[in-house]
Amino acid sequence: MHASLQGSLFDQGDDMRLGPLAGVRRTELGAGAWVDLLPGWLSGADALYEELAAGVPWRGERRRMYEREVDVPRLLAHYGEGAPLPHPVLTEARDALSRHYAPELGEPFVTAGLCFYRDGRDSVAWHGDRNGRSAREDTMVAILSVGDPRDLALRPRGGGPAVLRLPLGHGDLVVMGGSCQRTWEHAVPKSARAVGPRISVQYRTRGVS
Ligand SMILES: O=C(O)CCC(=O)C(=O)O
Repeated sequence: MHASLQGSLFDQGDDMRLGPLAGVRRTELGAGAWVDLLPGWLSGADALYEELAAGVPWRGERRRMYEREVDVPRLLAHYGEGAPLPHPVLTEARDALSRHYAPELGEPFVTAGLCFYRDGRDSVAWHGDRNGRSAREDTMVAILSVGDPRDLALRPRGGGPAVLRLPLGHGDLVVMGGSCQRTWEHAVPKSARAVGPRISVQYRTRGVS
């Protein structure tokens, strides 16, 4: 049932490889929040997309909205601490992120949440990852994106339009850090354009979701 990338849409060849994290560029958002961006961190990402789309046990969720139960508009999978990840490069990515951010973060990334946006109608609404320790403490959420580009929109907590839109493309890395989950909100808005599928892999620390 998974959506396939069409042909060599992203034309990256077969050599799947993570680049050095030394190239990340930080944007300070204010209020102690920041985002780090590294476009094209993973090269050769076509095969990863295909394997995750076909091999991950994706599940749809329902949630209550007003008086009705509605489908959550994206598919999800979660890998808790110690659970083997569905592709070795995802383990390599998690460990590289843990090493790179250790001096600032002081703890490793241990969980991975995967989201599958099948087309432009799939989305996630404004929110912060504020369940658990991130409600009170600074943390980092690192996201590896594969598939068609989608915007990660950011705004200060409390409403209003997006202040920043990061177009996350095939193999791109974004890390939201500092107070970002408490003081800012993020979303992947629906897109009216014809967009293809995207998979997002979010790494988090213990006790954060
Ligand atoms: O799709 C993304 O990259 C963001 C996902 C997200 O914000 C979440 O699942 O909390």
